Amino acid sequence: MSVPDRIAELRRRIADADRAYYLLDAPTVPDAEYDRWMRELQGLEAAHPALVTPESPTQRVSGRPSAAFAEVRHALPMLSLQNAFTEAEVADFVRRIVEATGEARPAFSVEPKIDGLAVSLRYEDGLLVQGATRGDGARGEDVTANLRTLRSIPLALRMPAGEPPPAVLEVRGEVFMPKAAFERFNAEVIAAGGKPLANPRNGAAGSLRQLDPGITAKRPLAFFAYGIGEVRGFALPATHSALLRALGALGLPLSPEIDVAQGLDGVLAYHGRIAALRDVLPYDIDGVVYKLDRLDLQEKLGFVARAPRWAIAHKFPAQEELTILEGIDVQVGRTGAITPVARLRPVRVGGVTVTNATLHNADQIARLDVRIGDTVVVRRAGDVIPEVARIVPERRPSGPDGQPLQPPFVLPSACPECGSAIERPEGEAVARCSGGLVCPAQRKQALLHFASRRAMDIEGLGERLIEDLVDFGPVRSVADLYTLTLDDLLAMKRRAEARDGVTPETVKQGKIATRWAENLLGGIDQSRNTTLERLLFALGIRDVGEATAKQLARWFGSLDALMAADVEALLAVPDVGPVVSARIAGFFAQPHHRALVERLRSHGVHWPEGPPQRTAEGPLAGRTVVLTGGLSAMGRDEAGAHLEALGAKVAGSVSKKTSLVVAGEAAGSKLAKARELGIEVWEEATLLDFLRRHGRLAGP
Ligand code: 9MJ
Repeated sequence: MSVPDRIAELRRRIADADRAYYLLDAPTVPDAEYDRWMRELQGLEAAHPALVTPESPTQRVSGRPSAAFAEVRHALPMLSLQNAFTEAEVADFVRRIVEATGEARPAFSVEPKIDGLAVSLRYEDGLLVQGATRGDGARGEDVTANLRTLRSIPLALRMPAGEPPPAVLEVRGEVFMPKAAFERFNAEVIAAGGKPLANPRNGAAGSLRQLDPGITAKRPLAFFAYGIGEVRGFALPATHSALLRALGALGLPLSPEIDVAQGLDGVLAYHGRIAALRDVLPYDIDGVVYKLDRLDLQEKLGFVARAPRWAIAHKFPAQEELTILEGIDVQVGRTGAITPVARLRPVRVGGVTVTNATLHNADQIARLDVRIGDTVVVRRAGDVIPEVARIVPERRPSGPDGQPLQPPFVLPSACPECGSAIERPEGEAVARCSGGLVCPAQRKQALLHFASRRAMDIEGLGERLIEDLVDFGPVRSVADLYTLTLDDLLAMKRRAEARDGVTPETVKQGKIATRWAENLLGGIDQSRNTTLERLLFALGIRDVGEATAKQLARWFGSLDALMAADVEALLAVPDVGPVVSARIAGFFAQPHHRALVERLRSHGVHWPEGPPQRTAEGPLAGRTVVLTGGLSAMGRDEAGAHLEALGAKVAGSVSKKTSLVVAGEAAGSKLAKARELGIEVWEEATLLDFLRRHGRLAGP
C-alpha cells in the first residue's frame, strides 16, 4: 500500500472510531489499537509533511462538541498529557526537567490517571455556574445540568468562616463511574434485557452526555479534581500538591492516592505501587501522572502543542486488545459446570500472551452474539481470567450476500467428555454435565483438586498423570489412589505409551523406568497423614473453600461430628449460610460420599481430631442472647444458629449474665424479667435487620 493510501485508510479508521466513541457512545476498537493508528499516522505525517491536511485527526486532540449541547469556550485551554509507555521515556522526561530547572531531584505531584472523562467546573463567587466537557481542549460542551446531579461535586465552595470566595475558580478533573457501581448498573441493565455499558469510562461519558439530566442523576458517577483553569481572586500556593490540598479544603474530592515523589526513582516507585493497587482500587486507572510540583518552574517550562512540558502520563499496559476468535471449546469443570472457552489468535494483553479467554456461559455468548471468525476485544484485568468483552460487528466476515458466514454458536446438548446430557436448571446461568463422577472430565478435575497443594498435597501427581490414571489406570475415585501398586502404575504407563505409539529408550534397553512410579507412591503415602481441614477441602464439596473447611474443622473437631450435623447445626458455623449448609448436609447425606470417607480411612488416611472449638468471633462475640416468644420468619432454633454464627452464646433463661433478649410474638415472663433487669430487647424486625446486615439472610 502506498503511503498516501495508508494515510487515508488510517484517517478513515480513526474518524469511524471517533464517531462511534463520541457520538454514538459505542466504542468499536480498544484504546490500544486506536493509539497505534494515531501514532502510525503521526509518524507517516512527520515523514511526509506535504501530506498533512487540516482535516487530519492528528490536527486536533480528540473530541468534538456535538450539536446537542451548547458550546463552551474554555477560558484557558484544557490540556492533554504527553504519554510515556516505558521507563526510558520517563527517564527522558525527568532528564529534560532536571536540565531545564537545574533541580537535581525535582519534586513531582504524583497522581493516579483516572480513566474517565475530563471536565471543567467553573465557580464564580463560590457557586458552580458552569460545567463543561473537555471537547477538543479549546471548546467543549455545556453539561452543567448533568454535572450538577453528581453528589461529589459541590454546588458551592466550602469557604472558611469570614473568608470571601474567589471571584473565579475553574476546577479541572475527571468524572468517572466507580467499578462497583458500573458492575451493579450493568447487572441491572442486563436483568432488564437492556444493552450493558462497555466499560466504566463509557459509562461516565455516555451518562454525562444524556440530554435528560434525570437520567444522569440515576447513573452512579463520581468526580476527582486534579488541576485548575482560570482563577481570579484566589492566591495560588507555591506547588501543585499544595494547590490540590487547597482544592480539597474547598470541598472538592481528590483521589486518596495522590502523593509527592522526588526524582526518577521516586516517580518509578510510585508507578510500581499504584500498578500493584490497580485491581483493588475502586475506580479504573490507565496509568499515573507526574507533574512537576513547583508552579513557578511549571511556568518556566511552558507547553509543547497542547500538552505541558512539565507533566507526563506514565501508562500501564493496555487491558484490552483485539484479536480473532478461531474457535469455541467447551470445558467441563469439577462440578460439571460447562464453560465455553474462546480459542484466540495469540495476542499480548496486559503484558502476557493470551490464547484462550472465557465466554462464561450461554447467556453471555448470546449477549455478545459472538461467532467464529469474529474480531473480538479480549480483556485481561490483573489476576482474573481473560474474557471476551465484546465483538467488533463491523469486522464480521460476511459472504457475497452480506450475511454472516457463521451461524450463532449454540452450546452442545451432550457433554463432550462423557456424552451425558447437559442440563441447565431453570433460572441458573450455568449449564452442567449430568454425568457426575461417571464423567471423566469431572473425575479428573476432582482428582486434580484432591491432590493439589492446598488440599492433600500429593507430590508428583499432576495433570498429565491424572489423565493417564483415569484413562488407562484403575483410578475411578480419589480413594483408589491409596490402593495403587507399582504394577498398576507400570501397566498404566505401557497402555498410555501404546496409545502414543512411543517406546521409551529404557524399554528398548531392556530396563523399566520405575523411579517416577516409586516417587508417586511415596507422595501418595505421605498424604495419608493430613489434617481435617485439608481433607474437607480436598473432598471438593461445592462452595466449601479453604476458609470454610477450616471453620468446619474447628467447629466440629471431628469428621463424625460434622457428618452427623444437620442443616441447622451447620448454620451455626461462622461464615456458613443457608446455601453452604445445605450443600454440606446434602453431600454427606449421599451414601457413596460416606462410603468414600470410610474407604479413605480404611486405606490409612488419618488426621488429628480434637474437641470442638467454638470460641466465637463476630459482632455478637461475648454476648449472651435469650430468644423468647414465637418468630414468624424462622424457628427459634434457626434464629439461635444464626446468632451463634455471629459470635453469640445462646442461653435458655434470662439472668444478670444475659446481654440481649429477642422477643417474638406472645413473649411472656422472660420478657418481663428482661425489662425488670434493664436488658436490651429486640423485636423480630430488629433481629432480621441485624441478620441481613451481617449477611446471614438475603436482601430486604
Ligand atoms: C487524570 N486523568 O487522572 C490530569 N489526570 O493534568 C490527572 N489528568 C491532567 N491529571 C493535566 N491526574 C491534564 C490532564
